[in-house]
Amino acid sequence: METITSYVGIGANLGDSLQNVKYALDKLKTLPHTQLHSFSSLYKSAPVDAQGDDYINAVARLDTHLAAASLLAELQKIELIFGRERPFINAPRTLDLDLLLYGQSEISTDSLVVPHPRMMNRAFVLLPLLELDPAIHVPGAGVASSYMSMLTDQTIHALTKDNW
Ligand code: PH2
Ligand code: MG
Ligand code: MG
Repeated sequence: METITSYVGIGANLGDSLQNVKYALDKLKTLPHTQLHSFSSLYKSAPVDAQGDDYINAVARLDTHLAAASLLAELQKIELIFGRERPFINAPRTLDLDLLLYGQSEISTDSLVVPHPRMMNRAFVLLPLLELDPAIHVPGAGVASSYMSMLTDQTIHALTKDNW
């Protein structure tokens, strides 16, 4: 199968969030038929439409030969390694791995919607994504950079390497 450029949103706000996000990046390196091409800075922000501690977020670019459903299944396996539980919607989580983009595909099944339906409204997704590809185009939405100006009310800080 051809190589698909896909982007994964990483988030954590339960337990040692920073450590969880860093360890998740290590786990993404081990995915079958997939290369971790690059990853963004780590960012800290208050929960959006959710409760709990501040989040640590990042975005990773994966170059994969996996089908979208298989990639999702692999991401969910990693979430489970971190003891991810889903007691209620948007509950604090040890690790959240969201398949944001899968090439230029638009996917809508019971278990997977790509592009991620809320990604254009969330600075904690768009900022790290634009760091990896400032010109990125999101199917059905357009040029991602044009959405940032609408998200100025969402405060978000990039962590410097000394804070890692
Ligand atoms: N994830 C959510 C809900 N709210 N807020 C921030 N700052 N970061 C997240 O990753 C996040 C959120 C649901 O997945
Ligand atoms: Mg999420
Ligand atoms: Mg999720």
